[in-house]
Amino acid sequence: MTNHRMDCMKATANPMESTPITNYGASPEPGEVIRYRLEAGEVDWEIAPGRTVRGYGLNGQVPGPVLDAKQGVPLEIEFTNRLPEPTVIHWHGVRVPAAMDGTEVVQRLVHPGETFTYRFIPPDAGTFWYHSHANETEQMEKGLYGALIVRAANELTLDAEKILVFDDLRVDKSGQIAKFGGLMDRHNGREGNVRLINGTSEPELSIAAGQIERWRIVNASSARYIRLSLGGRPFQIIGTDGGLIEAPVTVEEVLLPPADRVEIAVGPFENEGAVLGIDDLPYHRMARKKNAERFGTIRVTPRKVSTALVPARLREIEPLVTDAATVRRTVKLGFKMSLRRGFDFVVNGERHHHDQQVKVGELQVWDVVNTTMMDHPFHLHGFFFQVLEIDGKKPVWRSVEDVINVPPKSTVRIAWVPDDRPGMWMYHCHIVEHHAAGMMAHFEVVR
Ligand SMILES: [Cu+2]
Repeated sequence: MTNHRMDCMKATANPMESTPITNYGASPEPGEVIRYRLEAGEVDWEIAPGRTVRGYGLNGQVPGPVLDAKQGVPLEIEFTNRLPEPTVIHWHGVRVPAAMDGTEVVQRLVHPGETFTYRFIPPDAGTFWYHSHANETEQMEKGLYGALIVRAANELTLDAEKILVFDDLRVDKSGQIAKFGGLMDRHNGREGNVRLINGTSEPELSIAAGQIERWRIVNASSARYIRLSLGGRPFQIIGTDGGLIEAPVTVEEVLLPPADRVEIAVGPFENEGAVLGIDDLPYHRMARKKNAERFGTIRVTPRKVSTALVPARLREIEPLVTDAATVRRTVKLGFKMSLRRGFDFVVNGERHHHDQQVKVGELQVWDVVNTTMMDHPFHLHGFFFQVLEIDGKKPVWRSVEDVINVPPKSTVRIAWVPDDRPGMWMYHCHIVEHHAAGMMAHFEVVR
């Protein structure tokens, strides 16, 4: 994949206005700053040869450019809005200062013609993404998202790297993006009939026989759960939302709820010329049961020498909780009938809930309880958590996450520690229609 770095140069760092972030992973060269310019605007988005929809792009493309950043090096993104409506950009998964989180709570919306510069120092290496956090059910469907890679100084490199941003788009009979489907879409979330990788319908990717590649994967769909399979072949999970996991795990499929990321080591494949499916296997998400659907294919090209080595040990993650955890908070994801709106999605019985404060440095153990009959991907802004239990069972591997699926009638126990970034934050369901319908909460981090 190509990186479209618009404007990257070294310059004298401006003093960061915001609270400094601790735990830099790498020491930047003095004064180094990575700069990008992003401009949102309407685009003719070619989803397949000769098939174009009117969408929203960044720098004229969907997804927006891949932003390539370095752990611990200041990143500056000058964002200009040329859309016909206000927007704001959220840096999904990055531990930014509260003022840089890109929500209406922490900044004024960026109106048409206006520019806002985001400045932060990405403290963690990993695969992140950025997307609109205003009128999301429309703006994200139209394509206002892109990937953000943060590289460590000693980044794991395999034979090659790809970034794959998955999305689905509902196209109507006229060939354009379909109008929002009212109460049904509000209830189920909008799923599409066109499956895209990096903005293209069912593309063919290639990998040389004998080689092992590092694939960084983002699910940018509004509501689709992707049960990813690569032609049934085994691959290794090496990372999740917050970077590498402790040791590679070999699987034949992985479930990616909306907004989730996974990093995998793909290959080696032996049969030159073979074509494998990049498929989304059937997944039963409440009423909607879908069949296996194709996102793309992989063609195995002529053999090349491999120098890739996936280490047996990738990282050490210190557990936040070692013995019995005292649960500090219960977050109930719920559904409620409403006379005015038909129904709402709620947190602790309330739309757009205002939750209690949390204190910097104080261990948070939360039970996220799904009281409904459908899956909800829980997303915490600005902080990573560790998953302690899903319905009383420990996860197979330890990882740091900002999105976790909460299955129907289930409880996910998470642990996290707010580091010193006070301000207003939020958590919400990342089915964007549910977020809009109220399944979200604000809370403050205080010193
Ligand atoms: Cu939901």
